[in-house]
Amino acid sequence: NTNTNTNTTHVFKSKLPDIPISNHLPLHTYCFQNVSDFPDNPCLIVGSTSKTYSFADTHLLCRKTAAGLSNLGIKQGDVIMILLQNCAEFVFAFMGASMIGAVTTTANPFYTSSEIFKQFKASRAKLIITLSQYVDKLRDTTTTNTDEKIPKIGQDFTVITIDEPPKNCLHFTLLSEANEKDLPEVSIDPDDPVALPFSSGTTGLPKGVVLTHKSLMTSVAQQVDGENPNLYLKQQDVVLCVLPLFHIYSLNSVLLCSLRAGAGVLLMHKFEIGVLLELIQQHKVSVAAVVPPLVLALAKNPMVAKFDLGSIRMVLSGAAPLGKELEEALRSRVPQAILGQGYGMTEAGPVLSMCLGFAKKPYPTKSGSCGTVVRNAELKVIDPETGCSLGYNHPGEICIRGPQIMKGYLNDDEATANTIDVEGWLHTGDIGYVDDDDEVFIVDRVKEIIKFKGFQVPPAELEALLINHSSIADAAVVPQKDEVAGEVPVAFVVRSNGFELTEEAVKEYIAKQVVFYKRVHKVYFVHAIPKSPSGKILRKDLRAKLAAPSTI
Ligand code: 4UV
Repeated sequence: NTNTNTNTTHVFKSKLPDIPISNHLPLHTYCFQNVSDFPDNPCLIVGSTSKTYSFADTHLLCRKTAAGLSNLGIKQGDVIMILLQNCAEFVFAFMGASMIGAVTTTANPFYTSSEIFKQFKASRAKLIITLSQYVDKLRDTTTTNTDEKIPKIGQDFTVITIDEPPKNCLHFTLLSEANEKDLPEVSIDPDDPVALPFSSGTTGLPKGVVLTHKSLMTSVAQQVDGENPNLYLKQQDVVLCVLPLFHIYSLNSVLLCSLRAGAGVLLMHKFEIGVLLELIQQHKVSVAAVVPPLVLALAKNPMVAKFDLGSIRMVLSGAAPLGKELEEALRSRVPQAILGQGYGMTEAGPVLSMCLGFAKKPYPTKSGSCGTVVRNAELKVIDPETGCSLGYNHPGEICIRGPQIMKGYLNDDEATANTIDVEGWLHTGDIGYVDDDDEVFIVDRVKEIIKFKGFQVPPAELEALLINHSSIADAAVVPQKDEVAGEVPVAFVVRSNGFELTEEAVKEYIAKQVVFYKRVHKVYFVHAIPKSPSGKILRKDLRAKLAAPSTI
């Protein structure tokens, strides 16, 4: 292999020159830095009501919310949990927390009680902001271990609802109507955490990903700053925010990037194709951030033909692989738009690469590519066996280095050390290559994670639940290809001796304990789970079995 040289590292860089990034600024200061240039422009547009908050309104409401959080006793370094679909209050709470040096952990409101409490406890959150309909899950104690002291609303933690508050909960206006003059002076270090999303990374259970002011600020700058921004957002743009803000993709590349660039954000609290098309037409959405299943809907749903999508100038797909055929099918629906991908990973801050077709002075790009490494960062591809750096066109594990990557996993030095090496390279667990035009192509994954419509499904989490079942001796969960979801989790299960256990019973047992996208789609009963001498599940073997069903 002529391109492999153990002594030199082949570092891939952006085609765009590095730019000065003032990454000592707190995230909120940076995002709102240009607000005085466009105070009256629409910043947040609530899809369901068309209520619009200007940049000045938004900035003020974030400061008020910050003051309100502080009045409730939230201090610098404290963690709050946002358990909400997309809405304006999400933005006020996230940016408000940042302003007092607090940290936000975001979670899916569809999580079950036990999923919420796991994250709540691991993050040591002091307060939860949610909707009244989810509060019962915060009281539900049936799924938590009875030996443990169950935290009580109003005593052990505060619950704030953005609608009518149930018993012992407070209303969001307590925050958003606080006096912004009560906002305390805080001095924020660039290495202080600001966001704590959860991700299972390359292996194991979900872990808190410590993203600092420096990481997120740098990531946004890598996308939208400079003479020739990689992701060129204009003040006149209306950016579609239908992907959940509790996931880092939407939070970073939609919300934070739009705030910085002065573009309007159209908030949709859930995906519904008819409503989506209506809103695109009504608000003249110009930039759409999507995931492959949404591309599928836009490309294939017959309703699309009835709407005018002529305002769309850019479609960014990310979080899961986008097939070439699908990309071409979408092209026929929005022929005027530039289509391209971003490649992100929560731990990477999150964006590793972005389509250069989105740049102010765009470059030609190829279908199927995940873009080019962002500026002010280094990417390398290594042989997964030897760790040797590989050159152009050689697939290997993608690694990324730069000020945008996470500080580490929360309270987990071992997992951190297994992901970020001593030279500062973050190992993604993705297999890909860089072609002669510096475009990144992802071809496989060596990590465990399953991606259902771009959502993470950690096999280890499902395996732990399965093994907890009294009639299950051993289990392994792997991805199976699925046309709509990309991948779905399927389980290999070894029954305990003498127990009758049906596929339905296993599916139901899991479904009760997890959010919908982690449900097991198929159960294969086997006599043993293939393992390496060290006890690691041989996932490759199981994936191979799925590819050749007669072998199961
Ligand atoms: O940790 P995570 O759930 O993170 C994401 C983040 C996606 C983003 C973020 C910002 C963007 O601007 C953007 O365009 C996309 O998904 O999952 C990380 C893993 O998802 C797979 C890959 O295995 C990552 O390690 N993945 C993410 N993007 C792509 C992808 C892609 N474009 N193509 C293939 N796989």
